[in-house]
Amino acid sequence: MSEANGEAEDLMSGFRLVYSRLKADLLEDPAFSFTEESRQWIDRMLDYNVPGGKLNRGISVVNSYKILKGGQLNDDEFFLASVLGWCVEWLQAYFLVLDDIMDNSHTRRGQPCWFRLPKVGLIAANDGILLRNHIPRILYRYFREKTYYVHLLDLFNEVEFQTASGQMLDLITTHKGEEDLSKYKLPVYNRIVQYKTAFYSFYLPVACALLMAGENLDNYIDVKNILVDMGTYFQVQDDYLDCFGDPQVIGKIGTDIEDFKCSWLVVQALERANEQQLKVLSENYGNPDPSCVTAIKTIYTDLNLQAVFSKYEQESYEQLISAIEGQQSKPVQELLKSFLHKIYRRHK
Ligand code: DMA
Ligand code: MG
Ligand code: MG
Ligand code: MG
Repeated sequence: MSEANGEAEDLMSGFRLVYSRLKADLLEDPAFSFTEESRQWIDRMLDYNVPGGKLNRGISVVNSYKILKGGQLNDDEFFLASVLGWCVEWLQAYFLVLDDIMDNSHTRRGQPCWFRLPKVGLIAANDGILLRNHIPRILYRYFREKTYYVHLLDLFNEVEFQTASGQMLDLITTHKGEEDLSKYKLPVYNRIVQYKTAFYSFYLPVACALLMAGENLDNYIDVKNILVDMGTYFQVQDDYLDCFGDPQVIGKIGTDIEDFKCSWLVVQALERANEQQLKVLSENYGNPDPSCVTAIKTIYTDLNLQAVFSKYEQESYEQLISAIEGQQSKPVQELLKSFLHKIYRRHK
């Protein structure tokens, strides 16, 4: 194993240990005199929903902070950056638990969606609320004395608001009986994905690291814009993989076609389709019948959307790199590039 890999693995195992500590804190919270049964519910709910993903968002708080500090972190700095990383993962878990109910999804991270478990069902809605409420409890415990505490709270509140607004935009385009493909154009698409994905997945982790490093977020508007563009690229990949990815690899079965989602693929297809293909799209998109889904996928392939995506991926990468290289600060450049290289041409 190379040294860099070894270092990354140490970082990951240190990061995971922090999860156990945070879970133990929450389970022992004296504000609740939990019964054994309720304690077990939370324990299982957290293990099922919080730590099972790629942890890219969480770990990138630690990586970003390390780059901004320009050296190794001491134990305390590592711990605190990891706590913030886990808060981002908690936020993600909260949104995913609810997103899977609303998207009528089946699997997530290689296992049934939480609400699909017979013992869980719509209790998952309340579990989502609990996950969300764990965040301010964690922040209070570890950050209340910090000068940037109030900025952290504001940041999490603002990003949560943006994400929920993005989810609303995503969901109201799919109203049953009012399906209207003519609304599905690139500006609408970009707005949805900036709000539902880019702020929480890309801006939030870096903003956490900047606050820890004593920076004022108002001075990082350009960095924010680059991260939002990176987040848009990331969601285009998510939409592509929903249809063309391997469920075994991405850990989830796509539902965008069935759900009439404003996916990047359908937006591209609508721009390129001839009259006959438009007819097939409007007659089949959003219908869960497997033959309708196949008809849509056939159009995507006939329009060669795989190649359109490849080209988009290449161009986005080049644009992002040149925007990053326009940044004055070398550590900021390094941080943004390390983020981009984690997602460029990802398969999961
Ligand atoms: C994800 O959108 C956005 C949030 C806030 C969870 P999505 O439904 O495309 O995500 P996924 O493909 O993971 O269900
Ligand atoms: Mg979803
Ligand atoms: Mg969704
Ligand atoms: Mg998706």
